[in-house]
Amino acid sequence: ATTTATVTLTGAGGQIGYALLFRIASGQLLGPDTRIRLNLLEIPAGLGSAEGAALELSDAAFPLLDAVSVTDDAGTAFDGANVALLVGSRPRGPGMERADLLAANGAIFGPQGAALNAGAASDIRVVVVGNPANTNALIAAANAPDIPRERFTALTRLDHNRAVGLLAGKLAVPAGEIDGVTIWGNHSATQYPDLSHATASGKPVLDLVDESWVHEEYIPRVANRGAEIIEVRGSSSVASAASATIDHVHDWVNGHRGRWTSVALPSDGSYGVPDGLVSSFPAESVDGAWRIVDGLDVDEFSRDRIDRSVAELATEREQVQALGLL
Ligand code: NAX
Repeated sequence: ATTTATVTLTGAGGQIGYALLFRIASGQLLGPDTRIRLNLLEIPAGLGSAEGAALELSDAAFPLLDAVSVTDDAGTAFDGANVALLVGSRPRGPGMERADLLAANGAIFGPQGAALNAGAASDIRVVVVGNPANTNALIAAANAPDIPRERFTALTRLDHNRAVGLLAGKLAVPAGEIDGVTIWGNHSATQYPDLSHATASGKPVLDLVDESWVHEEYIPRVANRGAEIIEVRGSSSVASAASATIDHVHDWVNGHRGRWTSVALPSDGSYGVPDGLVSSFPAESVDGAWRIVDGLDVDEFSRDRIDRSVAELATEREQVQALGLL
């Protein structure tokens, strides 16, 4: 092991946090040559759970894990952070209006963005998992003016992996044979899982499946997979969300085998997505930075679906602007 990285995890006492910690500490986040210092951030009510997880990390005796600290102070947690996994957020409660939800999360992601701005390492990479993830990332970035905005991303890798997994199942091929799938837009039911450029073992997927299956079964199933998991399992996605978070950061730092994946990142205006909106795009990791895959043909159906999801993101941005959170 040659380098050491500080990884800050918020919501470390929650379910996804518990599933993430052991994979981070085992080396799956940053690879076998990077030693890890973990900073766990929780609200007071979650500190006991995070402290318990820290005891279990000690009991796992991971060779790469140098230190674990637990705190409810964002300034302490983000000090020197190279990677920040923002998982803790305020979920929507019964009867909660969308404006209340956005305001509650603004009160979390605004100060966390400011704390990152004040103390994170110069190579900081941020991924927001806590919902509404895209707009929470927008708020954090807006409160971190000294950090390049492209270091703020939101997780749509779970949606991407769901799209790959369901397609592989339909075609009865290993998931590794699938390439060229894209999730566009918001991490919400408006997202657009796009198979126009997808291949299975090098063959165009649209030659292998019916368009009616894609439009009527596949797209809605991917977009509503979170609800399906809740219905079947009785609880939201946890280990798959943690696995996607590991994939996202691992690929960002280490690159990923010449394939593209899906990442929500601040738009540079590509594909007609308004500048600055944190929207999901097809992206490749090149030299440690995400690069949007450009030059793809966008047909009429895709254009309409992308525009609808991006319109939802634009509305969320207007709402947080009206609340004074940007
Ligand atoms: P849990 O409720 O189990 O855990 C959340 C934890 O965050 C709690 O321990 C809570 O105390 C903590 N927390 C709340 N506010 C905090 C703050 N200001 N600072 C630090 N910690 C704070 O939820 P879990 O199942 O772990 O899910 C976490 C988040 O991921 C939720 O917002 C959920 O909606 C979101 N998801 C996002 C997904 C994605 O693909 N982007 C998929 C999975 C998941 O639904």
